[in-house]
Amino acid sequence: MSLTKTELLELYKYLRLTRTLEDWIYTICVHQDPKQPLIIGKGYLSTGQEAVSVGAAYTLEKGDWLAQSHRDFGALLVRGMTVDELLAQYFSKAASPTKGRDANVHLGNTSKHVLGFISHMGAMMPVANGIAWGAKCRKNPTVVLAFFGDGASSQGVVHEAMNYAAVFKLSVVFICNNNRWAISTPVKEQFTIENIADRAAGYGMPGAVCDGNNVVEVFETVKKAVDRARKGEGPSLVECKTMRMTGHGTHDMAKYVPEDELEHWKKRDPIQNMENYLKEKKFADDAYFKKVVADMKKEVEEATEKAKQMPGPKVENESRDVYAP
Ligand SMILES: Cc1ncc(C[n+]2csc(CCOP(=O)(O)OP(=O)(O)O)c2C)c(N)n1
Ligand SMILES: [Mg+2]
Repeated sequence: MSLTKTELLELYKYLRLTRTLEDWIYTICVHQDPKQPLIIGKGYLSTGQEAVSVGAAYTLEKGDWLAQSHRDFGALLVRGMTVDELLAQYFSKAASPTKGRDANVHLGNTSKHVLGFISHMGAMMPVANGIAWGAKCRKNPTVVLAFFGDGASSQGVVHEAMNYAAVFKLSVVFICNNNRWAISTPVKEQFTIENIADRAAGYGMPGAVCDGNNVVEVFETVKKAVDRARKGEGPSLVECKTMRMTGHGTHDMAKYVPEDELEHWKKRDPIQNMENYLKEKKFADDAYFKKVVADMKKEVEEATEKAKQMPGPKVENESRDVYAP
């Protein structure tokens, strides 16, 4: 086990911060006055699957890059994006990463090596390849994490990107968050194989499956792939088995998801798992967890007040930054 006590506690804090922030975004979206919305558009949450993006992103080093998907706020926080920035983005403020021009999870921050998110699911993956190609040409040991979902796994571009990365030995680790649903389409209508990771053999790269609700297991599985990529040995595919515990977005009550499936996964909550693990190791107790929750709530409340006071985008700037930041 390569993680120290300090690192394990830090992972726990990232899980908690992601959950606290997203629970708050959910509350605003569902309860706000639709005539005077604080959040324009919907919320897209990673509730119940935070360990995938937190555990995977925790493997990265400073110069590495992240090609996130729409449920990866945990990864953005690990990469150093702040609650202030993420709430300013959700509130469409001029000081947000997209300067108030785009909504919710459609953001990036190149100074923190987070690519601007392309909403078309697997479309991030060739961009991740491009970053890795650039790094290879400059002989940089940069690694790129490219996230995609079980639904995105059916897109042609996903297969093309993985094949291309394997052929040219690019330093990309493809992370599939298999949360069993793509909007209302269950995985059984998406593919007939047991594991998406089994497809890795067809591209000629290693494939691994891990418990996406166990942040330590996600970290360790992805770390092996990242180390391999950094040595110049090429890409890997890691599939993290998890469950989408909310609707697709805050507008979706997900009535199509069977209750027993949710019940099954509720017992495997990644934060609960981590608390149990930290208690077993005697690294933390309930009082510690309570304090972390209180600290996170305070951080989110303070960021909310700050973001509320920020000005929105100015109409005269609307045509700026259309092609370049
Ligand atoms: C090309 C394209 N088709 C459809 C959509 C609409 N859409 C956004 S997310 C999504 C489902 C994605 O499912 P999955 O890949 O499993 O990710 P999850 O939402 O479960 O994290 C769809 C169909 C889109 N953004 N782009
Ligand atoms: Mg999915």
